[in-house]
Amino acid sequence: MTSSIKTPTLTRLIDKRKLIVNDVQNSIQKLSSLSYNLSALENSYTTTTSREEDFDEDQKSNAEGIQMLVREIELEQKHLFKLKERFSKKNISIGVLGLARQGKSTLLQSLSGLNSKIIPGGSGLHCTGVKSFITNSESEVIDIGVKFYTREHFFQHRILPYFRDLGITPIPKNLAEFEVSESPGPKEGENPAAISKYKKLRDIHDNLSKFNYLLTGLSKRISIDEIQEYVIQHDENRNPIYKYLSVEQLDIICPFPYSDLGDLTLIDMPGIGDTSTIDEGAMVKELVNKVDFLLFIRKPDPLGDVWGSVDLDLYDACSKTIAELGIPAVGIKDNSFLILNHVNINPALNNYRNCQDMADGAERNGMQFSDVAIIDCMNKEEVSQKILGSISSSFVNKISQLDDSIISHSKSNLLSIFNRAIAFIAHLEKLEVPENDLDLYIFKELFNSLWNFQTNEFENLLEQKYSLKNEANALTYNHFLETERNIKVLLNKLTETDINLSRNSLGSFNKAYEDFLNEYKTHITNEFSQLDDILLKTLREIKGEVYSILRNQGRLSYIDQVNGAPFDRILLDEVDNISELRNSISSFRNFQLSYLGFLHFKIREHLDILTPDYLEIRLSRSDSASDILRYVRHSVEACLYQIQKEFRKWSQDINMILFSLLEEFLNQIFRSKHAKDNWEIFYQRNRVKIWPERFGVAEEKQNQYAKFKLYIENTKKVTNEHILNIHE
Ligand SMILES: Nc1nc2c(ncn2[C@@H]2O[C@H](COP(=O)(O)OP(=O)(O)OP(=O)(O)O)[C@@H](O)[C@H]2O)c(=O)[nH]1
Ligand SMILES: [Mg+2]
Repeated sequence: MTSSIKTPTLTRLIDKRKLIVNDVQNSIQKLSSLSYNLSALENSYTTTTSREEDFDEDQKSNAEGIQMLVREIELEQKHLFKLKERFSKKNISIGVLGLARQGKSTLLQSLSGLNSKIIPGGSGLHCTGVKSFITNSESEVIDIGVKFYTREHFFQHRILPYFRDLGITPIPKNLAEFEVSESPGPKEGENPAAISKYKKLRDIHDNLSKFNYLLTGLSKRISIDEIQEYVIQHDENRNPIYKYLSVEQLDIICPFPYSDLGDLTLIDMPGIGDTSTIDEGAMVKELVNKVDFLLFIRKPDPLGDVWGSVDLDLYDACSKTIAELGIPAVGIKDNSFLILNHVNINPALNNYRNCQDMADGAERNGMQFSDVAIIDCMNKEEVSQKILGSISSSFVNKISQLDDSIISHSKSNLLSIFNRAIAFIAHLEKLEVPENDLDLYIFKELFNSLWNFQTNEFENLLEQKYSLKNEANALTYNHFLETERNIKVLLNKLTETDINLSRNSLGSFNKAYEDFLNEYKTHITNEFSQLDDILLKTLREIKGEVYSILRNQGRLSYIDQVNGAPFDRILLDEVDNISELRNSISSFRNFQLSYLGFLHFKIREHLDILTPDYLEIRLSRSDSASDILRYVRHSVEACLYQIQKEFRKWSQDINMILFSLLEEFLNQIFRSKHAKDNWEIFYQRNRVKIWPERFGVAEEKQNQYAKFKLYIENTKKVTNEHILNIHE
């Protein structure tokens, strides 16, 4: 038979939680962003104002203020992560805690409608040995799954704590080592509690073979008939059973006898207060971490009972764990019920009065619960009325209220953090802008002095080129002299024998004569073809002189440090956005001279002297080899003489060209109308690179301040967005 439960359902609660999870996630994200920006701000603040060790009181408190806020944000984020965990659960879960034999399993039987075969209880010794998760489902089928420990997990959780707690050495490295070694016995004079633990450890050790084959870490489905052997600690004859030791948890999924109950999980726990069990504290902690609500069960002895230290210790352990959870606004008194188990076996064994006494005594003993109820846990009707009736009207409401108060607490925490961040930013914004060290007067002074220095050096260079402008350019004229010398050496080596030999091979003096002239002509043109290299060298020289002044007097040597490209290439990039400078430098840089363009056409006609069609001296029949030798020498010398005249003039032209090139360049780049303004702009822009010792530090400070302002703006953006969202 299923009864119906009205009012707010667990499903609605869970649906509401899904929305909360989104909010929580957003808040975590916003806090991350705020914390990042504040940290960046703090970092930037310390570098912007002055060196940290030189901070005054106000600066110190500003920096500390940001650090404190960041720490608070981290703490709040931790809370939010906890909340996220709480609100992400698919089920509402209620954990049942209490000392052994108090009726926990009995209550869960009544709640879930399952019988003692599935949720075993017993009238003898400690009964429930493992924690069971009993989850309501819509399916009619009862699904039971058991999850076993791995060997390592079992060793860590069920064996090692004994060694640590009792201070037993040596500690085995793993389960295998524990299995083969002898189980330690109590030392002389140990207290009874320790002796009980030693005994339990030995009991586990000696009976490992009964369950160690189950330590696989696997889960398996089991039938109802198998539950007992995996869950209980003793059989009906009080003989110990050991398989429960291998079980990490039991999962029972079944329909609870109430429709529309929703996703509820009840957790049955082994009884607390077993002196021989060692890891109860960890077990309680784990449970409290998992559940939304705790039910404490206590069955007062009808012959008289009081709250004992074990009760108080359990309450205290839960209370501490909840506090450690750090979920704001949640304390044990908000999410726990005390159920006093009313047993009425006969009038002599009716503990109702004792239940009342203990209900009254709870608060006196410092135990506060959100509600206290006296219920006969065995009585399904009563349980259903008082607890399940309450699940909707009280549990759900309580949990829902709790959720609301957690969220509103967290929201107000968030608001307070954001408001403090806003106040802080407003305070930081009022900070003085670091003094702008880029004093224009200083720059002007530096620039003007550089300008004078540089112009002076260029004037000197121009003067030097001017003084040479009527002289033959040494490099080019020397080349002619060298050519002349080479040709003359060749001429002197020429003999009548050479001429005779040539005549004999070519068939006539005429042919030999023409052949020799042709050979000299070729020599001369070959020599001159090297002139392009010399012209290149000449221009490179003068360009080099100009660049050297720009580097030294113009302080542009930083350009040489830029990625190894030539000075003039980088210089062009550097002045790229000052077009007048760029154009002038570019045409100076690209200016070229070529032999073919500037000289060849002038000396071409003089070479005709050595060309057969234009010969000055033609042979007569009587001419001998010695005549021909003379004619050749004469013609070549005449040709060289003519060329020399051209060369002298042309070499002068070269010097003139160099002078005009320089003069034009200087006119454009230093003397034109906007020249100085253009350079001033260039130097102003590049002042840090040009005068690093003067402007480097100030620039760095300015950059840091700009960053500081940026972080302030970013932080403001984050805080404003948050405040806007709240008001929407
Ligand atoms: N008559 C009566 N007996 C009860 C009631 N509650 C529990 N008992 C009996 O008390 C004994 C212990 O009950 P359990 O439900 O197994 O107790 P437990 O708290 O689960 O015990 P552990 O699992 O050992 O911690 C069983 O024999 C129950 O039948 C009750 O309300 N009325
Ligand atoms: Mg039990």
